[in-house]
Amino acid sequence: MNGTLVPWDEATIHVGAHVVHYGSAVFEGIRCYTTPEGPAIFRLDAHMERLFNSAKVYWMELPWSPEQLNEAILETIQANRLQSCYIRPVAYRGFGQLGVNPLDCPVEVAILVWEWGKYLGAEALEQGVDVCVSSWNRLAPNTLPAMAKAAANYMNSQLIKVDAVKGGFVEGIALDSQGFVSEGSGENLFVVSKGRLITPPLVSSVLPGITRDTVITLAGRLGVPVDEKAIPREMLYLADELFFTGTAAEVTPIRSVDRRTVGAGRRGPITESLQKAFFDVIEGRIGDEHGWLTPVPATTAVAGS
Ligand code: PPE
Repeated sequence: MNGTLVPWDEATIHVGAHVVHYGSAVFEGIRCYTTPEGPAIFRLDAHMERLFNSAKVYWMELPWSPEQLNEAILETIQANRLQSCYIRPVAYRGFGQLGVNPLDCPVEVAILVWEWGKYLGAEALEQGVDVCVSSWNRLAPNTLPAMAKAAANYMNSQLIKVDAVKGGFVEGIALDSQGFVSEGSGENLFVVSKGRLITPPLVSSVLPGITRDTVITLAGRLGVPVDEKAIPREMLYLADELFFTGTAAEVTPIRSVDRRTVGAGRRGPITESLQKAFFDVIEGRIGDEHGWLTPVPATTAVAGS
């Protein structure tokens, strides 16, 4: 936290911090997986680039470089002796003064690491999940920028998620302000139709997901064509297969939408082959041809711990 390792219980901020009142934070969600060569972080550079992009949108100047934050992430994992974990770097406006203008509030940075299991339930990766289309839309263009992974965006995500859960669904899919399919509360979405993958374009108010990008790359390797284009709601019901992607959700099949069965009502063959390719890469079972894995060096002594 702000350059030093601190015990979990002492990682606190002042209640007057700007972020508490105005949601002024940008963050990342990254995973570290166990591989045959030891723990490795998946696509660290891409996540760090997105963190700095999010900060740029909000005039937040981070007091550390991407390289320094990468080092800090490695050190935090080592200090916690974790083999696999979720990593949450967050840059937020601390206490300076209250009032909307953030510019006089310091930008602070913390990195949390913890073990995080399956995001949408243990069975989800194999069985698929039951979801609904939310009555809430995703962020309209020129309101809250969807390309920035900002804390405030997740107030919208919370509305989507809670409505879904209270309605007996695992997750909600939001439409964009035009009524086209956007994304889940914390996941991007892919439709499989007639052997092709279709995913909403960035203009449909989606986060430029790193798992989304990974799946597009892996689909290319498997010879599955990918289109980024607007998706009408009913295509969700008529799809052969449907799945979510995200760091937390990984590649999770969707078996029903609004109580209509999707395809055969279970994980489909294209989803399964992409899922396998994904886990083979992230768990280091096949060559890392894109340089996506950052090994976490084993260490016995950690500076500052
Ligand atoms: N859309 C949203 C809105 C989103 O929050 C995420 C990640 C994605 C798409 C997928 O992006 P990527 O992880 O780069 O593939 N959501 C993160 C936070 C979830 C949470 O509950 O917190 C995540 O998956 O880590």
